[in-house]
Order: sequence, then structure tokens, then C-alpha cells
Amino acid sequence: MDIPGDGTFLDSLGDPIYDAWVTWGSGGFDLEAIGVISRNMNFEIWQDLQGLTGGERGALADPDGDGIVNLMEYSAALMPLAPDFPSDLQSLIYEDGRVGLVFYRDERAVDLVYEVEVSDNLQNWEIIARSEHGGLMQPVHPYMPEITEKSASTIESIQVIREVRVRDIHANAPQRFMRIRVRK
Ligand SMILES: [Ca+2]
Ligand SMILES: [Ca+2]
Repeated sequence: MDIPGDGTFLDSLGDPIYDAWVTWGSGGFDLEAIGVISRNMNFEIWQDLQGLTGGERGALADPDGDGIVNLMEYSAALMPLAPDFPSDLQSLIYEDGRVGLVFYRDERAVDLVYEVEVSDNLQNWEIIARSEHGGLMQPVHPYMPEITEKSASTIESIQVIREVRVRDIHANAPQRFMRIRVRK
């Protein structure tokens, strides 16, 4: 069980894809700076609310140098101008011979797609679960991973941050990798 390093690359359409296996802020979620409660946040609005200007802006920018690019900060309601600890962005669990991935998603981020992928070799990845438009993480056919979600944080009584846990579809594999991918 291992977590590979950062992997930001372009998909077949030239859109950036964000492998979220890098990070997550350990001080928990510092949500104050979001300020405005909206059920339909998007990345542009979020950048404005966070006060990002000039070179601080952009999906791949990392103005606080914590190794978490802005799109990932956005996906997990982290702070783009305050360092978060990468180890808290996501974590791997291992139970009963099965790997699982725990991460967080901001359900207001309706412009994001979150996908959980598994691999035996870091070459071929299979998508086993997906959340779109702020919706619940759902199994991707034909896979039936065990998925649990719970509220991880609230803002003014509105539950916005979800802790998502997805277990691997295979148990007792000699080698197994999981990652969360976030894209617009
Ligand atoms: Ca950052
Ligand atoms: Ca940060």
C-alpha cells in the first residue's frame, strides 16, 4: 500500500486533471474565508471569494506553497492562501485485506467531478466511483465498491463538507493503488 506522488497532467481534451493524492490540510477545514454561503459555488466564484489575484489565480497555481493546487484547495474547502498539510487531504485505510480511500468534498462545488480510481500497476486505472455536480459518490458500473459518506463540517448550519470513504473492489491484492481525481 503506497501513495504515489503528485500527478497533474492533461486529459485527451487538453483539460487539466488533478490527482488529489497529494494533500489535505491537517488543521481541519478552515472555512471562514469562504464567507458567502452558496449552494452553487464554482471555481471562478471561489477564487474571487478567496481574494486571489493575478498569479495567485488558476487551477494549477499554489500561492501558499503547500503543494495543494488551487483546484484541490477548492475541492476540499481548504485555504488557498494558508498552508495546509498534504497528509490531511486524503488518507488510505486498510481493513480486512482491502484498501480504502478517505477524502473530503465540498458539495457546493457543482462544477467539479470527483472520481475514485484503482490500479494494480500505476499504469491502468479503473474508475470505481464518481460524484458529479455536488451529488453523492456513486458506484461506476460494473463495480460495486462500498461507499460511505457523512457530514464532516457545516457552515452556518448548512452541511457542506462531506467525508467520503470508498473501499477497493478487490481484497488481498499483492499490490494496489487508489487515488481521487478531481476535474472541472
Ligand atoms: Ca495551495
Ligand atoms: Ca492551502
